[in-house]
Amino acid sequence: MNQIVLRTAMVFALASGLQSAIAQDHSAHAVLAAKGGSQSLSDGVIKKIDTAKGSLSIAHGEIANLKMSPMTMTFSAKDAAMLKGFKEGDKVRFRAAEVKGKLTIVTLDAAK
Ligand SMILES: [Cu+2]
Repeated sequence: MNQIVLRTAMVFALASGLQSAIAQDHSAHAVLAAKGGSQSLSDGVIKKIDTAKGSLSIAHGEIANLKMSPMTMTFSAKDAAMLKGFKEGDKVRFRAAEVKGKLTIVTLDAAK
C-alpha cells in the first residue's frame, strides 16, 4: 500500500517537473520573440569617429525605438572595439538605446 502511494507521488513529481520544463520553454520563446521585435536597426552615415574615446557622430535616419527624427548627433559606443573597421563616410545600420542615461550604440553593422 505504501509503495503504491510512493509510486503515485513519484509519477506526480515527474509530471509536474515535465510541466514546469515546458512552461519554462514557452517563456524562453516569448523572451526571444520580444527581443527580436525590438532589435530593428536604423540607417545612418558616420560623420566623425573617435575610436580612442569610443564615440561617433552619425547622420541618422528616423530611430523608431527612440522616437527620434533624422539628425546628426554624437553617440557613445557600447564598446570602443565595435568601432574597429569603421571610418567617416561609412554607411551603417545601427541600434541605439539609452544605457545609464546616455544614448549608446549597442549594435553597429556596415550597410550594404
Ligand atoms: Cu538623433
